[in-house]
Amino acid sequence: MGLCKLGCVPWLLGILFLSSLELLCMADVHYYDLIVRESNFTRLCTTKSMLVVNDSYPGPEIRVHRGDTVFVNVHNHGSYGFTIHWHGVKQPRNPWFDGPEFVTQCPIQPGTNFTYQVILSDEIGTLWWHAHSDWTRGSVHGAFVILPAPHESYPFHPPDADQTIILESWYNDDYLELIRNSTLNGQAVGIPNAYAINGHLGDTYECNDTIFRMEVNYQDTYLLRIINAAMNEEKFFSIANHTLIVVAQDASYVTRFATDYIMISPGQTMDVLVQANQNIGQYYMVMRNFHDSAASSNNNLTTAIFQYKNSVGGPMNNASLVSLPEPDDSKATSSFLSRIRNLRVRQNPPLRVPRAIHRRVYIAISTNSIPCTNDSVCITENRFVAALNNVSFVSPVIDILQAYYKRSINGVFTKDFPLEPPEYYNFTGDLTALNRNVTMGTKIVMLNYGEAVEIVFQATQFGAGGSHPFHLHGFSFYRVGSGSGNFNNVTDPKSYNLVDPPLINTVHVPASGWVALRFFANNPGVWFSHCHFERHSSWGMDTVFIVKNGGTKATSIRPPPASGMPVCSGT
Ligand SMILES: *[C@@H]1O[C@H](CO)[C@@H](O)[C@H](O)[C@H]1NC(C)=O
Ligand SMILES: *[C@@H]1O[C@H](CO)[C@@H](O)[C@H](O)[C@H]1NC(C)=O
Ligand SMILES: *[C@@H]1O[C@H](CO)[C@@H](O)[C@H](O)[C@H]1NC(C)=O
Ligand SMILES: *[C@@H]1O[C@H](CO)[C@@H](O)[C@H](O)[C@H]1NC(C)=O
Ligand SMILES: *[C@@H]1O[C@H](CO)[C@@H](O)[C@H](O)[C@H]1NC(C)=O
Ligand SMILES: *[C@@H]1O[C@H](CO)[C@@H](O)[C@H](O)[C@H]1NC(C)=O
Ligand SMILES: *[C@@H]1O[C@H](CO)[C@@H](O)[C@H](O)[C@H]1NC(C)=O
Ligand SMILES: *[C@@H]1O[C@H](CO)[C@@H](O)[C@H](O)[C@H]1NC(C)=O
Ligand SMILES: *[C@@H]1O[C@H](CO)[C@@H](O)[C@H](O)[C@H]1NC(C)=O
Ligand SMILES: *[C@@H]1O[C@H](CO)[C@@H](O)[C@H](O)[C@H]1NC(C)=O
Ligand SMILES: *[C@@H]1O[C@H](CO)[C@@H](O)[C@H](O)[C@H]1NC(C)=O
Ligand SMILES: *[C@@H]1O[C@H](CO)[C@@H](O)[C@H](O)[C@H]1NC(C)=O
Ligand SMILES: [Cu+2]
Repeated sequence: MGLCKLGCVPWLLGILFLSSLELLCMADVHYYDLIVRESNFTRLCTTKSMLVVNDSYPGPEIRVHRGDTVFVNVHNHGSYGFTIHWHGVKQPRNPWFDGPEFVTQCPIQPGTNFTYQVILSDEIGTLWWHAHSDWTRGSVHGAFVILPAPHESYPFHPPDADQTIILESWYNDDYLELIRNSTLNGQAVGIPNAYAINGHLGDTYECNDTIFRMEVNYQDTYLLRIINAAMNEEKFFSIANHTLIVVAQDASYVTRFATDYIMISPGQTMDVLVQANQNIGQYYMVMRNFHDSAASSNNNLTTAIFQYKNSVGGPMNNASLVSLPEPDDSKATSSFLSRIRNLRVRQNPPLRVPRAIHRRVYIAISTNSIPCTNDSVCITENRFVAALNNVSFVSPVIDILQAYYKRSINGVFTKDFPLEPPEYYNFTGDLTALNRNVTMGTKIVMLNYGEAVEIVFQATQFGAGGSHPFHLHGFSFYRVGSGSGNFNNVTDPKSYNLVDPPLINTVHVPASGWVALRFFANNPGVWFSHCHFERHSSWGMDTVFIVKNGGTKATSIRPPPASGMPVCSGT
């Protein structure tokens, strides 16, 4: 660990978000290689070949300290192109390495490699990485652990050990085939066959699948780094007879609170302390969907085991007796979420909640249908799409970042994403019909550097209704308010929490309700924003925020990598 290692200095001036120079000079540089190829996996009594990293499901962990820089060389030994996204890493001025396919780059083609430069700033705790093309993230994902910097401490008694817990979907079918078929035939990808914890299906499915065991010492305290990597499902999670203490969410500390269960949305990460303070034995860890839409769902319990050293025999209880909220218990979800508050300590980014807002964006989220024009492949006369303010995002074939940066490539996107719904109706009323008022387009929002932004997401009851986990790349934002019904832009802001709102990167938009976010647009770049339900994102529940340069070098997008970006076949 040297002072200001080679490579640290050129970025010194430009890095945003950092509060101390000291932190920078301690920053380390790491190099990782990820080999991506097909491997065989047997689950649910069947064997499938699946694209994974280093033959491992989930993929290997990246483990660094706060403020470090990581170079990750991704080698594509598979048969189709994909990209990798560093979920929750803000990448100051560095959209080139953010990852979403056709937004900031084109896919890494088979037989080639691409080195990502992942620049950490104030993130602390747990994040993750995942593929960001088609549905490849179902098998290509892993943890991104960010430990305190060498001179820093945890804002709680240091745990004796930590353990990553990744919650996953399991499909017997191939992810690429599933999404290609569904895109062609206009139907929804079906529900998963099972769920997994760290790649293990546990003992509730009838195929003698393996179960994940976390071995613990009596009286030790563990930091669980819980990641929801499921494709389309929010999750309740709990450990029988043990109290969970939530200490961080989305790589930012929260005021600690004790709970019997957590609710975690796809894309989110939660750091949870648990003390092995019960009778020596084996206890179930269980997860099950939180599911509040009319769409179908696999609500099976999925299990792992919290196992004390020197304990013998099987788990103490029948897994279905472990107390966990019912799958449709939205009160359990909202009461859990309302307890999450920012922790005002020096280990957290200084709390800077925008008060005077320059840019308001109010987005109605809908699932829609449009006539299916290709009878040879459509199964019914309509196909599913999804929209934000009635615009369904169309993925271009040349990435938006390149088109924006070079300025000479026209026709890739337009700057007219509507900043409010084109018409006001009872968004949360009885709207079981699918909304047909949808236009297709690659419409984006332009933001000025540094402006204070408020985004309100409004869930509508079109189609199956339900909640949405919304993710914004390039930022963490404050969740300042949430409520049920239609957002009232006069009365609801009065109830905002501007004192200690959590700083997160993925937010639960409640069914038949709204959520309000605030942030400063201080990261120039091209930043994708989308529902982290893969099904909805694939249908067009996405948009892009472009933050303009601020006028100086230190407030402008970095130059593209000298070694070039993956080549777009569309050019
Ligand atoms: C997976 O299993 C199939 C069938 O046994 C085999 O043909 C294939 O070579 C295996 N693939 C890999 C990557 O091992
Ligand atoms: C992945 O595998 C390659 C080749 O075996 C190895 O060099 C690399 O260190 C592995 N990466 C990780 C993150 O474990
Ligand atoms: C990685 O790609 C570069 C070209 O971008 C190539 O020169 C190099 O040989 C590749 N490395 C490996 C290990 O394939
Ligand atoms: C995809 O569609 C093809 C052609 O209809 C079919 O043979 C195949 O089983 C489908 N695959 C999946 C995963 O649904
Ligand atoms: C799991 O869920 C599916 C769909 O809800 C159901 O058919 C099945 O019986 C459940 N149980 C197991 C063990 O898979
Ligand atoms: C599971 O294991 C039990 C005991 O070894 C065996 O009797 C049973 O046939 C197995 N079931 C399956 C589906 O493999
Ligand atoms: C576990 O409890 C459930 C619900 O009470 C019951 O249906 C099931 O039979 C029990 N399973 C075992 C193995 O005791
Ligand atoms: C542990 O939890 C199970 C079910 O969640 C319950 O039946 C049992 O009474 C609990 N044991 C203790 C010691 O609290
Ligand atoms: C209709 O689908 C067929 C089969 O995938 C495809 O070859 C054809 O180009 C499609 N036509 C249109 C107009 O999209
Ligand atoms: C919107 O619809 C909901 C559900 O039907 C109803 O309770 C509410 O009163 C309606 N709001 C307005 C403003 O009409
Ligand atoms: C859909 O568009 C039609 C025609 O512009 C309009 O009359 C109707 O109110 C719209 N409905 C919704 C729910 O957007
Ligand atoms: C506030 O909401 C009303 C509808 O309730 C809408 O007409 C108006 O444009 C909104 N104002 C702003 C500033 O968004
Ligand atoms: Cu959604």
